[in-house]
Amino acid sequence: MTIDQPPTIATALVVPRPMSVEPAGASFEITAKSAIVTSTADGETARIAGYLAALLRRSTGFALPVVTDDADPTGNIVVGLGGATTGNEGYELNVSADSVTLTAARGAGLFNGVQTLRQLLPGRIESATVQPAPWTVPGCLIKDRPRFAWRGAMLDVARRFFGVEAVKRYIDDLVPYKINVLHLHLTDDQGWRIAIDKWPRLTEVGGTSQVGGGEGGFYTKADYTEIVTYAADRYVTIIPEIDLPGHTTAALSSYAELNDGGVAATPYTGSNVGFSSLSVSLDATWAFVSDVVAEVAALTPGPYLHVGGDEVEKLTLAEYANFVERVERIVNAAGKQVIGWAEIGKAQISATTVIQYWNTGADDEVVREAVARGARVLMSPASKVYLDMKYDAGTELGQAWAGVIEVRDAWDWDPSTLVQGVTAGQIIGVEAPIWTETLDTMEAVETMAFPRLPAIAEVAWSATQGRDWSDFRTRLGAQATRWAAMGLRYYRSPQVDWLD
Ligand code: TNX
Repeated sequence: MTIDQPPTIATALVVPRPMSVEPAGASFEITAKSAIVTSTADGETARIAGYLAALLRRSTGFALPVVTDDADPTGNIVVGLGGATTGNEGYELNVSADSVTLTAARGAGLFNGVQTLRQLLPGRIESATVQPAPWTVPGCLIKDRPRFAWRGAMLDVARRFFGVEAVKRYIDDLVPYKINVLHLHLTDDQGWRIAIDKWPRLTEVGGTSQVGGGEGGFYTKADYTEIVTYAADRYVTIIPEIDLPGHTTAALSSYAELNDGGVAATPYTGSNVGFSSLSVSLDATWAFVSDVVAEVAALTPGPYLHVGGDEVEKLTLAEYANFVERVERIVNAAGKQVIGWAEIGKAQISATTVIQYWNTGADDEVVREAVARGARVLMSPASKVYLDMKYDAGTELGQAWAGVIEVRDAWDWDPSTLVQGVTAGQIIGVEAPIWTETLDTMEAVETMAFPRLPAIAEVAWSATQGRDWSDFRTRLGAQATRWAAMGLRYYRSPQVDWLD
C-alpha cells in the first residue's frame, strides 16, 4: 500500500509518519461555507469537533459551525466514532474533493486524526490571526495507529520553576506530534513544586529556591489540577514525579525532623546530584512519604505515580532496595502503579511497576534483570532523547554528559534493539526528558526540544518498516512555516532543509 510509494504532498507533511498514506486525486478546500459535522451534539465527539473548529477558526476566519449529521457532507468535515479496527488511538482520515471524513474507534483516535488533518493544511493554519485562503487539504486516505502507547515528554520544573501558562504552552507544543504523556519532575534538591496540605513548609520553604538562586515557585493544588485538566482535554496524561529517596534537599531543608541529626539541611541551588537522601530509619520519613503519596495520588487521575529513585549515593544497596519496595507498597495502596528511574530495578519491584531506562549503557544490566522478572520498560536513553543535551559542540545552552544529540541522532534508533535482551513486547514506550539546570526560559526549553521532540515522537509512533532519513528530514523541514505561525522557537539544524 503505502510506505514504499514515492513521497506525495500528504506524506511529505505529516510527522510522525502515519502507518499508511494513499494519495487520492483531487484535494479538498475548506471554505467559508464549510461545517464540521458530527453525529451527536454532545459528548466526546462533539468536544473534539469543537476543538477542531476552534483551531481552524482562528486563522481561516470562517464560522465553521459544528452541526449534527443530517447535514449533507459535501464541502464539510465529518468527524465520527465508529470503525472498530483503529484500536485505542488509531484513526482513518479520508480526504476527497467532496469532503473530509475522520473516523476512529475512540476519542483519542479522533484527536490524533485532528492533529494529522492540521498538518495537512498549510503552516499558516497555526496563526492566531486571520490569514489568506485557500485552505487546501491534499486528497488522501490515511490509516494510522501508534507503535507504542506511551509517547512522553518530561519537563523538569524542579530545577527551574515553570508556571501553569508555560506548562500549558508546552502541552500545546507537544500535541501536534501525538505525544500523549507529560511527566512533571516536581521535586528535586533545588525545589519542591507541589503543595502538600499536611506538610506546608515543603512549598513555603522548599518552593522558594531553584538552580542559580532564582525565586522558584510552586503549584497550588488548584494550579496542578488546572494542568491535569488542560492536558486531559488534549488526551495527554500527567505523570507526577516525587523523586525519592535522593534528590530531596528541598524537603530536607523544609523540615528538620526529616534529617537524621534533627537539623534542617541548607537549601541547595547548585547542579550536583547524588548527595542527598531521606533517612530510611526515621518514622518521620514514612509519615512524610505516605502523606505526600496520598495527596499527589488523590490529585492525579492518571494510573501512575513516578517515585524517582535515581542517583542515590548515600544508602547501602539493601537500604535502597528496602526503601523502594516500601514506597511501592505505599503507592500501590494509594491506587497507583509505580514508575521509577532504572535504579529501582535493584529492588524486587512488582510486575505492575514500570522502570525508566535513562543512563545509556550503564542501565542495561539492571533493566535486563528487571524485565526478566516481568517489569515493563519506558525508554529514555540519555544519549538519544535527553533534550537538555547540546545539538553540537557549538550549542550555547545544555549539557553534554550523555553526548551531543543532533536531530538525526534523536531520530535514528529503535527502542526494541537498543538494549540487548529488552524487546518490543516489554517496552511500553518512549519518553524525552528535558532537564532545566541550564534552561531558565520557555524559549530555551522550546529551542532544545524542537526539532528533536518531533523526531522522537516519530520513533515512538511510527513503524520501523520504511523508515527513511531523507523522507523524515523533508517532512520535518515542512514544519518550519507551522512553527513560525505558532511562534514556537526551534533550533535551525543544518541537517534539515527548512521550508520557509
Ligand atoms: C541525570 S536522568 C539526572 C538528572 C539531571 C540530568 C541532567 C536522571 C534520572 N538523573 O538529575 O538533571 O542527568 O542531564
